[in-house]
Amino acid sequence: MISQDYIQLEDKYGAHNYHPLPVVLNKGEGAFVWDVEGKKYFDFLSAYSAVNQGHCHPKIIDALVEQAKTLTLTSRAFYSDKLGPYEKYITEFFGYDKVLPMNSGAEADETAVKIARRWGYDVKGVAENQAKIIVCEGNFHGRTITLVSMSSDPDSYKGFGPYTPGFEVVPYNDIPALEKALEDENVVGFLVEPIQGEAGVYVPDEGYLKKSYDLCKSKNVLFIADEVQTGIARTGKLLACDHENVRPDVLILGKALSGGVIPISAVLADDDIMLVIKPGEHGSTFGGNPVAAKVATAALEVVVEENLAEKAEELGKIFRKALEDFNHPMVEKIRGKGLLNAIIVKPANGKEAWDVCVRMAENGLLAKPTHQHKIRFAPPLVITEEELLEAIEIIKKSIVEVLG
Ligand code: IF1
Repeated sequence: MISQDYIQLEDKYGAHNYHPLPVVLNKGEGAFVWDVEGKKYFDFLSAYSAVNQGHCHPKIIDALVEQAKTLTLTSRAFYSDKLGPYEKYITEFFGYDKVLPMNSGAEADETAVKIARRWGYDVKGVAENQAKIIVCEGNFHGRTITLVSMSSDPDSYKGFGPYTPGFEVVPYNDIPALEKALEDENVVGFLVEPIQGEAGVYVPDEGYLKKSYDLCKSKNVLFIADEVQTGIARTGKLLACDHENVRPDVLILGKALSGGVIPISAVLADDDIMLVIKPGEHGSTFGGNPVAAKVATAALEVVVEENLAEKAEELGKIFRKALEDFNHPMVEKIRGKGLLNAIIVKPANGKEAWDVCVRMAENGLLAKPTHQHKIRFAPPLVITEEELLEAIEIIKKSIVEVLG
């Protein structure tokens, strides 16, 4: 079978909830993936930042295989000899009292919402069913009904009502708007992405996170950071909140917590917050399974052993400088932090971001347009400087070929 055959299969038998680039992959290693015809590509999407440690990282795969041969799932009805050590490791790693393990990012976001609401009732003293959580315009937290209920993007929410109440949307990067919304005493949490990924790598003004955090503290409101995409070294620090020395009350992680191997997510918080959830009130069949425990531990060890945060910081500067120096009239803006970057392209010759991505794929680099005019660039953090420079040449060349 050739690529076209696999594309047809997906089209015929799979739901049409995606519009992929016409590339069929069957192998990955480090910063590279290969298609079924054997063509090699730079992966500049990294599965939306899940593969920060690189494709099929040997250490993470070893942890997966070894544990998979021994014990894969106990459910949380019993203890396992892998969960406790993992919980100790990850809580010490990020500096929190407790972790609540889940699988997908959306589940972790849902978990954080439940924790915040319960904390609001049990600790803050909000009247039953009155808890309110502030979220930001342009957010992306996942695909569940409750999470799309917070969304301001019609593609996410339209036609999926009725919606979950209890959320107020404020403009992102707008301190006065947040301050006003916080006047309501029923507010229990502020849920925010330190950089908005889906919105096209929208980096807020410096100081926004710190000021928001301080405002939340002054109103006895939980500062909840969705670091599903920005966390685990992607932006040049272990967490994007570290850039402003903000320690979220509730920290949400996913994606690269497994190095892109299996779905692993987590919510971290201190005892006064996490212990509002009692036995039987929340959980998941697969959350915290022995394979996940070993894989996540290995994935975090790789981040430290290979200095991935420092690498992302250094290489990110090189990337943004190279594209700024390129100074192409159709590249309106370059923004990002660490190795989470995006460009905004002006359409030309009847061509737009999608066409640039198609050409980049032909030239050996995979990236995905977001919101029509933006292209996100987020290679695995294990990419070398030499490889990055080679990739930058492909990007520049493709832009010139398509947009003139
Ligand atoms: C898809 C976007 C990225 C996330 C944040 C939670 C989740 C995500 C900050 C949910 C997921 C994904 C999912 C992916 C596309 C993608 C995405 F463009 F839609 F916004 F990365 F930028 N919080 N982001 O970014 O995590 O439940 O998916 O594990 O195909 O929907 P999940």
